[in-house]
Amino acid sequence: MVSLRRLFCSHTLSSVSPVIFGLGLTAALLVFSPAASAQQNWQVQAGAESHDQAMQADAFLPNEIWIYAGDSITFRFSPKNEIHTVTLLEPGQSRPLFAGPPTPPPPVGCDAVGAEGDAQPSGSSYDGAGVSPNLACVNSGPRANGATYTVTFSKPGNYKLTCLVHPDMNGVVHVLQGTDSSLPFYAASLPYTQADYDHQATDEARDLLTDRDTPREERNDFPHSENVVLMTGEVTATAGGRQYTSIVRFLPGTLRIHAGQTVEWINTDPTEPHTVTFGNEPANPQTVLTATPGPDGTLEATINSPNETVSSGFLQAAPQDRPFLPQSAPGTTRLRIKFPNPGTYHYICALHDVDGMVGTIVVLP
Ligand SMILES: [Cu+2]
Repeated sequence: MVSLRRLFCSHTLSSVSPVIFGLGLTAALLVFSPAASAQQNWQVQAGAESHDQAMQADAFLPNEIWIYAGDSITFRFSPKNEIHTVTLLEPGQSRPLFAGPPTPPPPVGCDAVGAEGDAQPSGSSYDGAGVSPNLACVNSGPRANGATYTVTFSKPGNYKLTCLVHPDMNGVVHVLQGTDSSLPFYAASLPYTQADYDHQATDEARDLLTDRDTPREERNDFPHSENVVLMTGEVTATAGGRQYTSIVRFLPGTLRIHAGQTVEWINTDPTEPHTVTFGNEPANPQTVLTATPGPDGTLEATINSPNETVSSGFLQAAPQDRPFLPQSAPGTTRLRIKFPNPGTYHYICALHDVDGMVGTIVVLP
């Protein structure tokens, strides 16, 4: 709760323009007068996190918003290190693969025709018209640490919003028009105010970040006799799309075993990938190094000394089934490593070490 309050206090403070303070009350009244509301700027958060960065809310907060054509939305990327993108694809455009930080190539959000490229500057306009090559797609590229990105919605329509880094982080922007009741998308007024959205954002973030599935409870789902390290998270959803909590920690962070024993890493997170990486970090975090799949698909390896390299690639659940899409294979979500020799073995998640996701196996004689 403390961390949440801090989070939203800082959000509230930073979302109040210093210009208003600088120009005083007169300017503030002008800003909120009806005449000035013709083209409104709305505020949406992209991601939220606990103070220690362990709990990540991978979500647009809120993830459904109604605005008028000509309005803009400023997305604020709250998490310190966890990156997100604000991406509005062309209608019908296939979702591109995200290569994953910190590896090039960068995420390709819009089709690479002419100057359309990967990312557009803040302030770009989205009209959803699909007229290539001019900004039928808008992509912020990865951002974090309080950065902002503004999109102006020039044309009425109902548009899907997504984060290219996190497939289960998405939303909807309804762009209406209030000028001509004989034309489509007419609405005399908008259903919610910025204060309503702030309330929704706070509540959705609280639901995600203070999830009752504590690490201890999750660990109780597995037999105590096993040397298990868990990674976990949960997907929730609204009508606007999916949102999820990811706990970016190894549970437990330090595990003590005896020489000759085997540790099993299990990623129970329904969407977020993690790696278990000992020794040299591969250039591409998806690369599997010196581990091979066992009979049930679980990766298996042996580490004889603390300077040896093993990397799991992405331990990740497979995308779940949807009509008319090809059936996917089950994901690789487990890794077993045998430690024949005593020593202290440090490892990282190549994706989330920046958030503090690191671990240690102490192998006693
Ligand atoms: Cu991770």
